[in-house]
Amino acid sequence: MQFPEGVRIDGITGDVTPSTGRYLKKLSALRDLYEAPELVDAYIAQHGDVDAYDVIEYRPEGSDICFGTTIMHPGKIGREYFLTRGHFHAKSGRGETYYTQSGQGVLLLHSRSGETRAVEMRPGICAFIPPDWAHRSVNTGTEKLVFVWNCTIDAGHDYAGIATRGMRQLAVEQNGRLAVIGNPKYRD
Ligand code: M6P
Ligand code: ZN
Repeated sequence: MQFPEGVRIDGITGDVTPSTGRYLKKLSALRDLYEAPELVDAYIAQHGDVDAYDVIEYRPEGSDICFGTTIMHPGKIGREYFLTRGHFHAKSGRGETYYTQSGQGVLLLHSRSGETRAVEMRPGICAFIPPDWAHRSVNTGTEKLVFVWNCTIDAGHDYAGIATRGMRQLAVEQNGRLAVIGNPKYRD
């Protein structure tokens, strides 16, 4: 039998108490997602293989839903920023929400039929990610970007398409400010 529970989420650190699992992504694991992977090598040569983001989960046994936090460290690789891998959900018809707690960023999305959108990530904004839209979050600020995600357990992750084709959009710094542009390397 499942029992209700209040889970404490710290909006600054992203800590989830209690949690059921967590993982950490190092920058090196994201190397080939960047338009200039050699700049990741240069970053790592200078700063070491730093933490890019942590994901902490609350996934109760037998539940249909789960939630947790993602804590993204700040950093820049050339004109791009620290980012997540990006994925479609493995199961069609499964959406998600991202509720930003601290920091600032942008959520890049594209649909299976090729429409693109970008949603600002800042405290007070809860992004709605419809089913069948690929999503990648990007930390465009100088502080940690912390957000609470919420989805169904059976949604799953499909990384293959984004890993091989890329996202349709890039978040880049242009003339000192954020610009969301078409990805010149996107493989249709
Ligand atoms: C959010 C959720 C997680 C996801 C994480 C990192 O926290 O959508 O399910 O794992 O972002 O994104 P990705 O898996 O694309 O690296
Ligand atoms: Zn997702």
